[in-house]
Amino acid sequence: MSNLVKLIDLPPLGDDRGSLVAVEANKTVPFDIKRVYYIFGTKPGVARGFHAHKALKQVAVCVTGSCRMLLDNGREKEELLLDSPTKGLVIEDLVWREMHDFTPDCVLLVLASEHYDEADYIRNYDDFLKVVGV
Ligand code: T46
Repeated sequence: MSNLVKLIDLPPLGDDRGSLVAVEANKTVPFDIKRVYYIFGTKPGVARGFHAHKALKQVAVCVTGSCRMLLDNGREKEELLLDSPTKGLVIEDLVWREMHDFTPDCVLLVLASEHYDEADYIRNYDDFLKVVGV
């Protein structure tokens, strides 16, 4: 696995009623969680993302369904299928991300290290390559 793909195990705390996953800031997830959002109801054939963040770090968990995540640091690219509620993908700052192939039932939960700030987004790929020095 490359340096780009960092997965965190989110062990299910199950019993005979079903499963529960607990996520704690600075323990399970390597930062303070300042924001939580989730993406659902993505229309068939629609891809999302297509940006990087200057400082934001995130962990993404596909709590149901699946989507394909592409990560790109300007030098290498990695793709992986996010399809498990017990795996969290760490998305570091200065990583271009694209999300493709959402299943109709996909709910992508994202834990973020910062509040929402449009100024933190790099939405142009050529600008991104300049920022990372490629
Ligand atoms: C990311 C990937 C994985 C807000 O107002 N507050 C928020 O916290 C977020 C995340 C978005 N928005 C607004 C901005 C847009 O008007 O919601 C709308 C959709 O956001 P965006 O087009 O950025 O969504 P995605 O799916 O392309 O990207 C999102 C996150 O923005 C981004 O940080 O890493 O998911």
